[in-house]
Amino acid sequence: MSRLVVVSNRVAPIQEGKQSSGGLAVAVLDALSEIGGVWFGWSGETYASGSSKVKTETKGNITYATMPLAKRDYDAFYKGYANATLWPLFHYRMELVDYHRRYVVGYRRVNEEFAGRLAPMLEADDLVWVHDYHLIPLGRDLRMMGHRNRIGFFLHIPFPPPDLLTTCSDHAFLVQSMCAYDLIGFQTENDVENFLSYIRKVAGGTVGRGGRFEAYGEKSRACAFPIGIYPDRLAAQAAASADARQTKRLLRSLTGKDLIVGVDRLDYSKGLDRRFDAYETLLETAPSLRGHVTYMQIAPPSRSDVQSYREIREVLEGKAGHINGRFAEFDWVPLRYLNKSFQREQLTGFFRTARIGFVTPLRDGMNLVAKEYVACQDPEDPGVLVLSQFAGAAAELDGAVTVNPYDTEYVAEGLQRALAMSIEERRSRWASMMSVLRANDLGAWRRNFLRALRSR
Ligand code: GDG
Repeated sequence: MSRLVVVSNRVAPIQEGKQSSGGLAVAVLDALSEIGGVWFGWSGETYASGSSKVKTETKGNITYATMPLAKRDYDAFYKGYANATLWPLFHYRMELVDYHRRYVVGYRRVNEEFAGRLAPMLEADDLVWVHDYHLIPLGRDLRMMGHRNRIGFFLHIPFPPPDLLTTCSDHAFLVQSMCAYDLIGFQTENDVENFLSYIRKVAGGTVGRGGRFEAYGEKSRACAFPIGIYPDRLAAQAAASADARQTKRLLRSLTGKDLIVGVDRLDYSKGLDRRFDAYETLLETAPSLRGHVTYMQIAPPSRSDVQSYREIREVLEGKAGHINGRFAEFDWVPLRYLNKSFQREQLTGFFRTARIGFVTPLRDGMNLVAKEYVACQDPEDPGVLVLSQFAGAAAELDGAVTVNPYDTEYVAEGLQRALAMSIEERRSRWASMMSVLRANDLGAWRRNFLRALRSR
């Protein structure tokens, strides 16, 4: 069988005997250890001057190949084009897009450099799988260097409709680059439709059956592969965590109050500001809940060197202070806002303790937290997932209480419904979601993608 070569912006650190936390890392490691191959990407380090070298390290049948980025590339490619231009653009947030020519120049330069460094490691029959918005042009760069391998691309974040995408001057370059891949994977059918709509309306291409299309002189295929989790592994971890010291401490601190939990990277796409507003509306409109419910929001800081991330952090600190200032009592703090990360085992125990999983992104590729919350529930006494209709996960999780995160009163009503839900309804909603999670777990995601790439 041919080797698998995975390319992603970050390569998960090699931790002996430890499972990496993120979904991508787990899936990639599973696939690589089954098939054998190379994982190539940025080392997470930067250098101020001079040149860089690819560092390789082989463990078992996996070779990890990483390279540092020049400081100016980190600024233009990572902080700039990837996280200040493409991230807001692809999350439908035009007003937050920060666009500079030097960013796109840096983005192209880094992708070419990655392709150039990867090229000598490639064997003719390697299957190449490129991940996410940082590396859109990489496949095309490899093609230009003469590589004829099967190359697939998976976009972890949403793909916007053409009217939004075309607000970025580089839209044709981005889509043309995507067309150089043999297979383009998206999280949802909605993303596939947005992409194919661009192919038809803007690129003047033709679209056939099963996502096959022709555009810019290329033939390719666009399909949805919703990313999953391993629900039973997580359920076992959550059951074990129920007795852990930290879970018990949390439970004791609640003194019988219902817990609402949110866990999100501190990112404006996650809708935390409106989520705080919705919680305030709940306390305002349902005074009987005051003193009987506690909302704990875990929000580890991310991308703190990008301006829009610093701004959302300030906004949230203000809102958290306001809510607690307005409603707290001497024996009750309505909102616990935690700006730090926790161990995965602790999170699973927190999820299991919470009566409500509160997941209301304004736009999200998938949202694994929604799936993890469901998997961590006690089947006999499961909590309720309150989920934004704009998370990719909403297309699968039919047992969630679905809400529109832009409508704070509607979200507050969703919380009330979830808090009042009968045990029978909670069990039946949970069972239906759990069977979806089992049927399309993380293993199925990568197998389906790689099968489609091989058979194209
Ligand atoms: C991107 C897309 C898509 C969070 N806080 C802690 C922690 N986490 C873990 C969660 C979850 C992961 O990080 C976050 O995944 P999400 O899917 O929720 O969101 P993004 O980071 O934005 O991921 C997203 C995903 O890629 C996969 O394709 O679903 O739409 O935006 O696993 O549990 N983990 C630990 N401590 C924390 O404090 N250990």
